Amino acid sequence: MMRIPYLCIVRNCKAVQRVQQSAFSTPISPQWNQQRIKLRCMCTHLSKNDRNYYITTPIFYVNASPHLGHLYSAVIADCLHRYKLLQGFNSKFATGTDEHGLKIQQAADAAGKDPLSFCTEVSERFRHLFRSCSISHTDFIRTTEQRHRLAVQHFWSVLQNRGLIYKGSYEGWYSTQDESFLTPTQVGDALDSSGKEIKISLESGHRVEWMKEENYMFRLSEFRSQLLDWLRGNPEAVQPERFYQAVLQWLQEDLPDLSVSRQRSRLQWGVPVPDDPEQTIYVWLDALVNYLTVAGYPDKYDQWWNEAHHVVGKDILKFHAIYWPSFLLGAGLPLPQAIHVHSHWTVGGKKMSKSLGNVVDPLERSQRFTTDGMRYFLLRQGVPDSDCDYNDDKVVKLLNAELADTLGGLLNRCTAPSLNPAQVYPSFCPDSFPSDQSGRAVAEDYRMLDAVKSLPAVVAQHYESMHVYKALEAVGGCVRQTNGFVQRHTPWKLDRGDSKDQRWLDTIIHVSLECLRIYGTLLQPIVPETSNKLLSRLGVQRGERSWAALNFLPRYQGMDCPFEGRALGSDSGVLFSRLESPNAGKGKPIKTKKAAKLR
Ligand code: ME8
Repeated sequence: MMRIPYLCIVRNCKAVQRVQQSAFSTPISPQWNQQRIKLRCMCTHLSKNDRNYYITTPIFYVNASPHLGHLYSAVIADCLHRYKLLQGFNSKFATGTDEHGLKIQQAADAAGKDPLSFCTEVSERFRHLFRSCSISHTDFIRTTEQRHRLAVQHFWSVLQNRGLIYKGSYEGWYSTQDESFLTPTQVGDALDSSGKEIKISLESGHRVEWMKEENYMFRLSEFRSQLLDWLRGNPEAVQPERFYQAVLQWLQEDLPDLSVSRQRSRLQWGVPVPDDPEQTIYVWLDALVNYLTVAGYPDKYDQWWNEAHHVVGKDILKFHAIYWPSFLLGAGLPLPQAIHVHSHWTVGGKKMSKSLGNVVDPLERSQRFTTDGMRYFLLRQGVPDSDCDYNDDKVVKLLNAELADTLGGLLNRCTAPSLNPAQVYPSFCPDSFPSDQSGRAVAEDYRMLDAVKSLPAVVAQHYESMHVYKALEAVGGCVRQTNGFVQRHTPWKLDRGDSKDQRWLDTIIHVSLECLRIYGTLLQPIVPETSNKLLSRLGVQRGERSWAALNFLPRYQGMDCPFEGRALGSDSGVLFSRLESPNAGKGKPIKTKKAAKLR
């Protein structure tokens, strides 16, 4: 049931890239070429299913408008989806809205709307946000859809037929905000705003209530050892490590059977239990099945389901790493390939909340700082292992430094008509970069070539493990090295009347454009619009932007370069306009003097 071939493939691909990187600074040997071909074959001889990839975000509650955290999960998954597409995978990317349950029923009541109209309205806000932020999901599921209702009822019947659901009586604590049952040790005392003593969930801080009712129970307690076997046999099943350990720790504690329905009299807004209209299916069981619904369950689903990867926030880890695998084991279905967990965004060091008035509106920010700007910031600053604090000033400083000045400045320099009057991808002169390092290039330049050559493998490894910030750190380091290369050789001081100087000038620009081509290609999953602008300016066609096209500086390896002599793209506009500090005045992105000058 637990399959590992995909991980083996990834490792093999990494092996190819490792071989490539170590061999770059020395002439290519026939043995290296042979090994490269052999390893490539291992990568391409994959069965059709092994080229499928399925990534999901949580489906979001529609009791309130989307906030920054929701966009963050969507951007992480979108980045992975785009990366897999670049690698030639068939990738399915699902997101959507979680529309059933007591919380939604109460929110609709409070808004004076019927639940479905209320859900439709808020669900549309999520869709709109994702559309505005270049989230390229291939499916957007709403749990109120008929296809989902059928999947949930089918899934329930399978569990019931396998003897895993029984009628019982549940008595215990329940948090409506979290739609979660809690054991006494998970509950603590607190005071509400009027000073009244209340009980709260120690984990989320949300209020809990005592609940006693007849409902259906799932035999969760039977799955502890199977869950432990799964986790121990698949140390990458829950990532990062910190969260993997947390799940193992939970499994040391009591794992009571789980209530999986509510009495219809209390909860009408949900999927009825098959053959028992007096009971409504527990919203978490309903919600988790969305991942199967999108895969095509109960009909043909295995081609996607066997490749499932979930991106989730740390708040819902238990539901995904304990309940969900137990339900799947109970239904006789394969478990997800990996659960990628990320931490939370805070504001001013505090959890975002309406009452504190510190909720960050992602739509407004993406309009203010641009879509690519917000995507870049979230992925560059977001660290899966620990919480990050959001601050507008930080956004402006980071984007100005890394996208506008360093990357934009490099492109601007290398394509400026003063240095490149013919506006072409100039020629590379091998004599300037001889492999015995006796030409005009210095040792630092060769180190830069090595770094850029190995960059795709480094970035791929970080994308795979969803440490996107590390990928961006690596790209940023190389961009700085390339800027240093240009700065070191001051091409603007070379004598164009001298043919040797002209060849060296062309080589400097050729190498720099090759670096930029690699950066633009690797950054596509993060900043799709900016990458498109960059690659178009370099004259790189759509079909030349895949991972397979990342063949850095082929002329140095004695191969032809398809770009040499090609006309640059005509859009010479600023790559990323500098933003004004929020303190200096609010509003749209502002082109400052420096940005105007770069043009
Ligand atoms: O839990 N920082 O929905 P939800 C980062 N419907 N990410 C955050 C965040 C923050 N401050 N706040 C929320 C639900 N998120 C269920 C999920 S899935 C079958 C059902 C993100 O609207 C993060 O991914 O409360 C978190 O897990 C999710 O939004 C919770 O969204």
